[in-house]
Amino acid sequence: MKYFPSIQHIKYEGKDSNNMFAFRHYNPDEIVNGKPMKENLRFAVAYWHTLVNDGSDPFGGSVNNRDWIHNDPMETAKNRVYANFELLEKLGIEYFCFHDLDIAPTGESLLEFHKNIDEITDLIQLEMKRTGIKVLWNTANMFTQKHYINGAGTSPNADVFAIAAAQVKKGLDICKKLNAKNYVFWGGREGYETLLNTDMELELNNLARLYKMAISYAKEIGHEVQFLIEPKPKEPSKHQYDFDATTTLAFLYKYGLEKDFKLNLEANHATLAGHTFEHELRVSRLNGVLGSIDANQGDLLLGWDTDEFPTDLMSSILAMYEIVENGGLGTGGINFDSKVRRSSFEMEDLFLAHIAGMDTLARAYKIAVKLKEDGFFDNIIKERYESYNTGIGKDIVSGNCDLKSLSEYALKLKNNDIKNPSSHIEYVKSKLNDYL
Ligand code: XLS
Ligand code: CA
Ligand code: CA
Repeated sequence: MKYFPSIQHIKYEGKDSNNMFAFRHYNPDEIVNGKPMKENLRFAVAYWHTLVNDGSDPFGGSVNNRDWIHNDPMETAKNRVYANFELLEKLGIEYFCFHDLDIAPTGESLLEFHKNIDEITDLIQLEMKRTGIKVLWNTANMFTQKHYINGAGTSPNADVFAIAAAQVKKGLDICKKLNAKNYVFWGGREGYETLLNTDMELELNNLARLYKMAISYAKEIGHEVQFLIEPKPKEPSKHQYDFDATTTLAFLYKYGLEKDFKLNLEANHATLAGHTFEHELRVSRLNGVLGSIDANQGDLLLGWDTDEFPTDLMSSILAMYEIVENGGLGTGGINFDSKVRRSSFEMEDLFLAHIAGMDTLARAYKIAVKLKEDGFFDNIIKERYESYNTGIGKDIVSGNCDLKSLSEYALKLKNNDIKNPSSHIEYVKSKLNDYL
């Protein structure tokens, strides 16, 4: 069965097209920065939002029209596989990402869940062969089921830790079976509700133990994979241990895991942490851990994770600029961890939303490359930090100074000698707007 019979393969028609089902900015074969756009961007569909989400929110039930829902959960799971591949093929998206719980029903026990996963991943494998579509990353959902009320790797209950370990083991088996190059950990409940009853030290030690077990299991089964941690400060936990890129880096260094992990950064999680997305990407890039991104956007007037499709051009440009500076994302890509709004409940909205996100990011990427070529930021920065290229500044950065020699130098200065030029930042922002 076809789930989107009226929709054809989405084509690039240029910016003046009025066809809703066409790309206006994303031309997959256009060469930019030495590579086709589809390779620069490596888009992925998030299974949970696109195939599973029913549009419900805390104030209202399911609203999405989805033809793949069947009375038998295994039938629904199979239908979703076909719908997924049809959608990706028609959008020309080459990757998708999923949690174990997205693809198969959990059944009555972990054993039954694993059997269901085996059956569904067989089907996924066939569809992957047929279409050439790949898995960007998979992950274990260790936050939805009842036993994870207090976390998974950080649960105070050792049985729960064991179940989490079993889920990660299976996750890595699937990762190998489907030849995914990345495996993600997102710890929605790896955090706490109150410190009154929390042994933070044991919880963090245990989380590191779980990660180390994952690294050694991947080696044991001979699957070369890039592990990724996805930071998020809160929601559902009040405080999540992987709060933001900086906090996660401190954790990785403390436990000697910095060589084995990179980060998967999400725009909306940056917002929740009180950062811009480009801040999280910059911190990661400078520390060599910018691995992959979850593209979406939040709403600054709402305090939660709204996971909207990215349509804000300026923030997308600043994000893409970091990716350009990073020389791409290696084995990672751009996963649309985005969901259609509750009012966009038709099946075709899944196409329109992805097209909007792809067009926005393609446009942003091309502008980011132009900014780099023009030396827009490079020139500003070069000028701003000029004082470190000669004289005392050069001595500071080459390590030739100490407090004594600097004090000697400073004591000779008069207040009037210190020249801080204006940043003219309003002009800079206005010039940046010219790129839109
Ligand atoms: C939730 C997270 C989650 C991860 C994968 O807020 O974004 O969906 O990306 O577990
Ligand atoms: Ca995410
Ligand atoms: Ca999210």
